Amino acid sequence: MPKDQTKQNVASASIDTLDAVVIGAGFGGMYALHSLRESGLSVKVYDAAGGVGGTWWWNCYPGATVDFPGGPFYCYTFSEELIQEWDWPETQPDQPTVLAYLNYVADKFDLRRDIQLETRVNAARYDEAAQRWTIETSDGEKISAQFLICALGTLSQANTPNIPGVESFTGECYHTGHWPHEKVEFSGKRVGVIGTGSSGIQAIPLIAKEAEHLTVFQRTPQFTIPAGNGPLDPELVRAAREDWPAMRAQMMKSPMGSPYPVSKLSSRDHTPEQRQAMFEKHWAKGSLSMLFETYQDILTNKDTNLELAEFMRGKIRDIVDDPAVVEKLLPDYYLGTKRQVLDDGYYATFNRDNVTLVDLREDAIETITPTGIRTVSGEEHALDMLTFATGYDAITGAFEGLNPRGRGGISLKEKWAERFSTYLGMTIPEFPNLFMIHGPESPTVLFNMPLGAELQSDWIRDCIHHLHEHGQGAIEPTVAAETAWGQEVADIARRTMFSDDTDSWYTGANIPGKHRQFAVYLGGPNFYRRLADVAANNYEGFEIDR
Ligand code: NA7
Repeated sequence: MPKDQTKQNVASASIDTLDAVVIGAGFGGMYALHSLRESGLSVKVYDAAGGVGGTWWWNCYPGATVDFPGGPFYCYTFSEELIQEWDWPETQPDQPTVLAYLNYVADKFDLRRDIQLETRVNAARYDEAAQRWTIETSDGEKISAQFLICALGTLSQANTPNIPGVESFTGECYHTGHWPHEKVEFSGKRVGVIGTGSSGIQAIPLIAKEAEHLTVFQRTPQFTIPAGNGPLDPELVRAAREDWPAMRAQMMKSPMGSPYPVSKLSSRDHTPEQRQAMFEKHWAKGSLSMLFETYQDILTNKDTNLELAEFMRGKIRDIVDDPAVVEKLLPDYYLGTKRQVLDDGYYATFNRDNVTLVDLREDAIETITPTGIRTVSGEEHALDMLTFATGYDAITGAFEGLNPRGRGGISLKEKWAERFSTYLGMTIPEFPNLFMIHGPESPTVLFNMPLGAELQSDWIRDCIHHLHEHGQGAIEPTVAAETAWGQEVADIARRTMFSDDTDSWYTGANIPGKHRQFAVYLGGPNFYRRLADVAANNYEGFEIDR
């Protein structure tokens, strides 16, 4: 469990002289603190949670597991010592392991003395004359800092749908993104889970094993691939430790920031029989190898994608016994264009006698009642516990939740009322000296997030030192740079099937009323080359000291 960081043991450096305030103590914020502090800057981190870890602190629901294709290389890469010291037990580390790792990192690099937990930042306002941000916390404290670094998390603004009657439910009620840190007992209870994204699919098999009865309320059936979790190959660990700089360099070149090879084969290089054999091999291997180690055109060639989707539907038919349940479980979107889910026994869970699947596309929820859920057909599902696995206002939600105010008092919600827009996914015109880590229009959730956070934090650190060395007080992107960046992000996305063909949280389609806009820069490592070029070209696209 995380060590509680109380407000009292935060070092009381003068708050008016801070170089930077970081909001968020997850992977991104913790590394930003380390990187900036080591370079001599004064920094303080604020986080509403009761422990370090960000998303990994909040998401302690049963089954929460890393779903990155590079498995155990979803970790900090900056410290060779850390790589030598920390032993990942499995290829897909679970949430308690990742949280233990982040606590270990917090101790090893003495981060806690500059992290204030249980403290929400309620407001952030830019003072143009002073060229500084003023941050107000839930304690009523006001802090002044030259730079505001938002490491708010991409999946931190939980989405609880506004279903009629939700507040009347008298049983236990949880959201996977705000799961209690005490053990939740399922045994002897009738449990309902709404949502079959990654969180629902990870939790459902485990809840089914304990609960008296589990009812799964599914809106969109999902493709999920066996996680293929297992012990780490000692040879892989030895190779990583023997030449970590080489492996890190390889990760930085790879489309997803993973050290594993990516297929260069086109589906056209193989006959249909060879393709089926390839899919079988990767189904058996598990993990995201199905997307990255089969054919490089899975996400760009609709025919290849449909062939793989049909292969996957065949697996569902093989696993699930009841043909009526099979029909409800068959997905019909382009595979991989929603966040690809990995599971451990998900489809087989529907063969259990104590599990019911409700297809909300056939029979939608009419209301939540004090004792359960009633669907439009009039069927009553009696429940003792209700779990929302209904996801997040992803990628932009936490930034709009913070709603900082920039030059002239403009709020981010006003600025992004029609569309969100950024330069490099890290900065916003009219919001000088504000940096985002994993902001919209950066590679964010489609690149190794710890590695991406390191590279972005180091760029921010160097930018701050550049300003200081030149006696400059503020940096802000131009509108022209912002427009061109938005165009580049959209152009790359259009070459794939991500943006137009599927409703997903990558496009904002999961949140009623949110405008549709694809939020991820899909150029992978090219993003980090672009960042380096911008800095080398004297911060091209920015106005300095405006
Ligand atoms: P996701 O992937 O957004 O999944 C949320 C699920 O909840 C999904 O099945 C949604 O159906 C469903 N949902 C959302 N709103 C409703 C309503 N109103 N009624 C019924 N069902 C609803 O979130 P997760 O937490 O599972 O995963 C997020 C990431 O966290 C994941 O990728 C990992 O990286 C960790 P829909 O598909 O929108 O029809």
